[in-house]
Amino acid sequence: MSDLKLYGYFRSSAAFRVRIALALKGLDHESVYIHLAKGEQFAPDYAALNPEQQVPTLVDDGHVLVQSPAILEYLEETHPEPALLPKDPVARARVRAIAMAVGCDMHPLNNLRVLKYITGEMGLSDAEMRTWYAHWIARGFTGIEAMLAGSPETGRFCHGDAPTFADIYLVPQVFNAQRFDCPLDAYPTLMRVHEACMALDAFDQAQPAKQPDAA
Ligand SMILES: N[C@@H](CCC(=O)N[C@@H](CS)C(=O)NCC(=O)O)C(=O)O
Repeated sequence: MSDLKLYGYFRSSAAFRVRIALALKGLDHESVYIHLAKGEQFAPDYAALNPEQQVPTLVDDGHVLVQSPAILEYLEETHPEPALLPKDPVARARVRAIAMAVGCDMHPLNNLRVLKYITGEMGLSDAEMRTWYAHWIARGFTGIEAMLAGSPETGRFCHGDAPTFADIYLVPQVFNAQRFDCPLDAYPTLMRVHEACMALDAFDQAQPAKQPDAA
């Protein structure tokens, strides 16, 4: 029986990933809210826990875990059921590839600190920042749509008929895109999978608006 504490923020899509995984695996946890817009990630106590000054951080029985990909892999290893990665290595690689298309190629470009930097130090207007945001959403989702639409492995979810890491990365990124009014009509397969995910309690209850720190 572990004692899990998740440091997150309602709008953080990286924390959203971990909330979904915890819910899918039926793991209760305590939530601690780090208000990113107020700069609470820079507070010395929190920075001591997460030296990158970002969320999420998961503490399990005193073990401090950072980086959502590492946290998800940790949860998969420590709580293998229900599995969020397929057994077959080729299938696992496909699931991880879809997840990384979001986690490595899209999310880092549209992160809060990047948006603050381009509108601050770089002097971009709000409209220019939104153009930047929409560009990287379109670039990433075009590739993911092709990966999903072009594969017989795609089922109700990104891979087959049970949720995997791929869905856990995809859904928060769709929320991000919707928050910035990015057009999504060009991604029918991706949006069909998103809707299938949101029909599940684990995804629905983890969404930003349903978090107690969403003000
Ligand atoms: N690769 C990291 C990214 C974490 C990350 O970007 N967190 C954002 C929220 S989604 C954050 O805390 N940003 C704080 C900031 O930009 O100051 C992960 O997946 O955990």
